[in-house]
Amino acid sequence: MATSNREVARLLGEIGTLLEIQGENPFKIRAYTRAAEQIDHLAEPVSSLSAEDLEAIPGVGEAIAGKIQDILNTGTCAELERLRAATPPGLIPLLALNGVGPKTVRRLWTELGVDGVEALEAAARSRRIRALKGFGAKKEDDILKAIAEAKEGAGRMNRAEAERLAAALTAAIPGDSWVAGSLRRGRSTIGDIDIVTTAPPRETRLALRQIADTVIDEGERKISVTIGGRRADVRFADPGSIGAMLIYLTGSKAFNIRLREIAGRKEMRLNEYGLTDRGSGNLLTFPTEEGVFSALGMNPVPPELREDRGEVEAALGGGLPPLLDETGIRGDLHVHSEWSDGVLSLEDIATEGERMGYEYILITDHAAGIGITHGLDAERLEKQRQEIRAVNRTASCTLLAGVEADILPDGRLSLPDAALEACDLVVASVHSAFRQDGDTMTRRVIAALENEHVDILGHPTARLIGHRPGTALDIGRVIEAAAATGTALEINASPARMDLDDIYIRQAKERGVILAIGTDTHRKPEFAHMRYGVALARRGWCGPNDVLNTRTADALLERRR
Ligand code: DGT
Ligand code: CA
Ligand code: CA
Ligand code: ZN
Repeated sequence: MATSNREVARLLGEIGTLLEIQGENPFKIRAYTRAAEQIDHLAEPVSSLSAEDLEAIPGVGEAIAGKIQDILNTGTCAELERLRAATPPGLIPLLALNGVGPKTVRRLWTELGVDGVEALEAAARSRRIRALKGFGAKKEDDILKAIAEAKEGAGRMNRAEAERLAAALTAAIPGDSWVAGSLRRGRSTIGDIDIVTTAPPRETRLALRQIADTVIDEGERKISVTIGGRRADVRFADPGSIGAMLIYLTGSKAFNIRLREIAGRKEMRLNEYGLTDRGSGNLLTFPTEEGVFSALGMNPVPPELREDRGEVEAALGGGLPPLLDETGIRGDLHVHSEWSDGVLSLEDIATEGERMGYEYILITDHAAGIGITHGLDAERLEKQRQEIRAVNRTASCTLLAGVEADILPDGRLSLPDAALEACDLVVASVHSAFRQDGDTMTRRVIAALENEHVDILGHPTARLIGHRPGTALDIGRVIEAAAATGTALEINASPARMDLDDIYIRQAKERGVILAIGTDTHRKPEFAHMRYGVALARRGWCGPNDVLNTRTADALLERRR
């Protein structure tokens, strides 16, 4: 299989990063990071380019072109291997810490001998970092905070991985089972998988031992295993009392604690088996969650809201908000075709849209990018628009002719205004220079929001779950700017992104900002990620009116005008 553009870009970027940690020539470093950005945005496979085409890419000279050839042929190159051998491997994970870049890593390494996260934490705790010239106590605190954040996020799965493992488990269990825990609540990342089953315990333990990597713990009431390197807890329950068990294991912990308080006020005790009357000692059991909620005098709380963020009071007062659901979604607002880095033709996309029952799909291929030779420029966008109109003559799902423009490091966009204006809708996103300081990044993004042709800010924090923290963007200021300019903020539903996340969605919604759910689909199965975006919107307390996806195509075009 040919090496993908993304993989080539990743390795070139790694060379740039390692050069920087090694303190080599800034021009050479810049050449590699620039070449990586360009390759990442190429509209065609880099493996299909001739040596001449390669060298015509800005930033790619003869030397880098040779290394790209080596990477395509062997998966690596001599320069990369030399740099990897010269750099302690523990330094690379430091780059994933918020606010820590290659320059900082170099100084920590050369001046303090830091060679990994543990050494860094020890250096910070013994106050050696603040002693470095230009670092100070604040930087030291920030580093400790970033380490704590990283530890908390470490080892968490994205939703796609968690769903895949949960499906393998429920398929193996010889009876009915239900997913609980954070996976059921729709969180963007999942620590471990929780399942409740009414299948017979003995057979279930046998079946799970067959498919598990290891058994962590097993007993009368539960079995905990690892599968695919991840933990899963399976709890046994009787059909007659599964209501309380599902509530308990769905959580969140904070929500459970609140429910116990409410039970206490009614002279009852709530646990995973049911409600016990304190006076008589009688245990009331419930075959459904609704039964438990009703006995507590509450409206049933949708799993996505169970975080103790005001939903308990609302459910007691009968005032839960109306929530968006998948049936209200009329279309997907972020899809890539083979015109940029996707694999689907426009016709394929229209067919998939029909299958999903959509009225429309917004085509958002990458725009030309940073002076790149092979991207979608104004001319190719116009050609694509003509093909879109042709597909629309026969398809029942309308393709809207959009674009995903880059927000360049200085806040300008990668397409001229006239080309943006010609689009049906414009998504603008950050795809480079992710490590800008907070103020620079915030101004950069706000500059894009202030462009009257930009309708949606794509994946606002640009995080990649488990790989790259969000940018240092000040979300509060961005939300204010989105409100002032009427720009929508994206809920990117790709399990690798989940960006914006729930708390920010809620802040935006409360400020009157509209959200736009997009799957960022590049391949057919990814259309189904819409459900992750809907779950995130629900976790942000969004109703049908808070997202663009519930509007008709005409309403979207009208809004743009
Ligand atoms: P995760 O796995 O970190 O993504 O998050 P959860 O919410 O799935 O947490 P997990 O797997 O530790 O526990 C599953 C549920 O069990 C949790 O949502 C609520 C319940 N639970 C766990 N520990 C406690 C506890 O100490 N007290 C109460 N009331 N409930 C708990
Ligand atoms: Ca869990
Ligand atoms: Ca668990
Ligand atoms: Zn993007």
